[in-house]
Amino acid sequence: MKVLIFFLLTTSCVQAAVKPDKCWLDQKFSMFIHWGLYSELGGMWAGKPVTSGYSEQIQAHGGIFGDWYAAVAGRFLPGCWNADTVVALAKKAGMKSVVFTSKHHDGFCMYHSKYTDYNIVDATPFGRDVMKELAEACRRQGMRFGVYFSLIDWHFPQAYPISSHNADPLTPEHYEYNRKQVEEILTGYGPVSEIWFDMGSLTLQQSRGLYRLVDSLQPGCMISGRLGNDCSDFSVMADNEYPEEKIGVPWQTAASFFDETWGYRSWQKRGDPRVKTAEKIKSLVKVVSRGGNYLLNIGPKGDGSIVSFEREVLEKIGKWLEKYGEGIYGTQRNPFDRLYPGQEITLKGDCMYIFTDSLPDLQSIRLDGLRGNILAASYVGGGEIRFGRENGEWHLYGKNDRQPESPFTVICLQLARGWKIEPLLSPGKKHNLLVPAEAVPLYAYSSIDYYTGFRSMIAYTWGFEEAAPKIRPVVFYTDNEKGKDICMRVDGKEKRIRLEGGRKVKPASLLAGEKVKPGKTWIKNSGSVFGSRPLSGKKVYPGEEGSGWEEWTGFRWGAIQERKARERSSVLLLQELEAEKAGDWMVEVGSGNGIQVILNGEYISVHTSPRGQVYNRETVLLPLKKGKNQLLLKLYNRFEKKLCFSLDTCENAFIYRLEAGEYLLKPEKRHRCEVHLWHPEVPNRAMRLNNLRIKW
Ligand code: FHN
Repeated sequence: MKVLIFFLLTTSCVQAAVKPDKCWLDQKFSMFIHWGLYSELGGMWAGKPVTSGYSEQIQAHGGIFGDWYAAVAGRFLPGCWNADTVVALAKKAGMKSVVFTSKHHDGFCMYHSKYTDYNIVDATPFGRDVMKELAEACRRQGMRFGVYFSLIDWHFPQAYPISSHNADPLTPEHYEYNRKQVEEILTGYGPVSEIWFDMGSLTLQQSRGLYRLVDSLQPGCMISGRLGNDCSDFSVMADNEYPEEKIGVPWQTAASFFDETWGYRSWQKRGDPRVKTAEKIKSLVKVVSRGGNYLLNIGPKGDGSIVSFEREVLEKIGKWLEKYGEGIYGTQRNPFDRLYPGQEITLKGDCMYIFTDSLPDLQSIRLDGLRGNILAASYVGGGEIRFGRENGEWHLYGKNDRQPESPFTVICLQLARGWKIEPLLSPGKKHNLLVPAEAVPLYAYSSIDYYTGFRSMIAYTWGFEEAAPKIRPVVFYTDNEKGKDICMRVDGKEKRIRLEGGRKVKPASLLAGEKVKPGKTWIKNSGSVFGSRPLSGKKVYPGEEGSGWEEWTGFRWGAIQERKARERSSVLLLQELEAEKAGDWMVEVGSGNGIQVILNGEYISVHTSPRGQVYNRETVLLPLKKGKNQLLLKLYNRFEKKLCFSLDTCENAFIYRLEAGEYLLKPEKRHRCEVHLWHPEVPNRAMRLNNLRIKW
């Protein structure tokens, strides 16, 4: 693993990066290309459209015999393929790199592999190494070149057979085959900006082995999170997924033109290119304003030509970027702690760009927490915009005679040096006490494999008000956090604190067992994906007909429950709790391969467990409110034959109390405190500091 580097953004949020390749981070917009034998079929088999699944996976979804599918190579003659044209289009669209499918799940190599003749040079009448042509065209045109590489292979004889989910393990022979192919790609095609491993479910050793191989051959090559086991340089969201939260590691959203397919589909209904252009610009801005890279896919036809709809949309995006690209390229993510719907923000030095879809209908945009002066405000593309302060907050005022621009009106604010964003004060915040539930979390994306990934919390930030010139915080923690090294930064001054020792205490906020009455327990089977779409925020109505919840009268506190479970399945457990007063209640939760703990719709803890752990217990502090509470547990089984879990009270609960020393505060009303792990070995892994409390 590479050395972990922390660096501060303007907001002083922590951003962890394994390999902070500046060029990669600066790309913002890239082209994904899904092109292979499947493109020749264009989503059709035996004269009929194959309507289920992605069209690049037509072999699986169309139930096509391996030899029949392989025979398509005999007629694969992409006479319209021109690598320079493709790269020129990417350039015109404003993209900074191209990522090409060297091999997709069908196992057909779109480059000249010496380890199989199932490749475009040896198996087709075309006989040209199109990947080499593309790599060279990229170099000629100053475009970065990356490769997609499928970790599963439906053609390799010693691999697992085609499955419904594509997250199969790799046999030793298959792993070795992949290693050799990755090696030939990274030694034969010049500099590769990123390698986009996809699917499969590798052991930790296999993921590490491939990571090290890439790193030794091309240290500058960024490695995608889909390699699994958190061995990666950048996180990848689920397909076409756009995070709403702040992400603190390098990350990417891969998007297709249509959610239904990545590979060419001749019968796709494409609609109005202007509508699609607006949709994709919105996505691009959303990704960039959260600090990510937007990888937009094209699916060329079997003859190598680009679908005219896709070309038109990309050219339109390029036109838009010619005008508004100053708010995209060279920018940093939104510096505010809070995100507002309909408004995206980027930052370049002292210039703040606001992409809004709501002016001029709205009266004003409030820039909550912006401190300092605005020197000028204008529409990108021309025109001044009025601004002023109301009750200490900056506002921008829309002009009613101005036509809104599609899909965004873009505004540039010139800020006076020394501006800053005041940390957000949580509405429920109690004086002198910082608790995780009231923090602004910073996220990464932790992933064992495609189905076993989740939004992992990697830092907390709190805003607090304090008139004293200094504070002496104490940190409360439980056995769960014991032994961890944390970095606690207050007003920019950071200290390393080892969560070890301290006094064992029972703070007044800790609820005694008899103050909490467990109510009914409910159970329900849940999905096969662990957590790419978070569960929190959802109201649960277990009693409702059709909700799928069953009351579990036989549930026993403290007993280990064992349920037969399929791989990739989960169970939701809902426990009603009635608290006599508000406070922290300590429970012990046992789980298998992954768990989400949600209290009253808010995340308390989410994590997976290292492979091989069938059952493990952890202490969880539940900040109960007075009266009725809902504790929801999502218990996930990825690899085992059964799911083991438990829920127990902690009769002799106590907490450790540790002095954190003195922190001088800046002479300001509002202050910022940040906590994260001290140089974590794996930046994407959840820090699991959910029981932490800081008080002074
Ligand atoms: O199964 C593949 C799919 O065909 C496509 O390549 C996408 C691109 O992100 N990746 C997998 C599903 O997520």
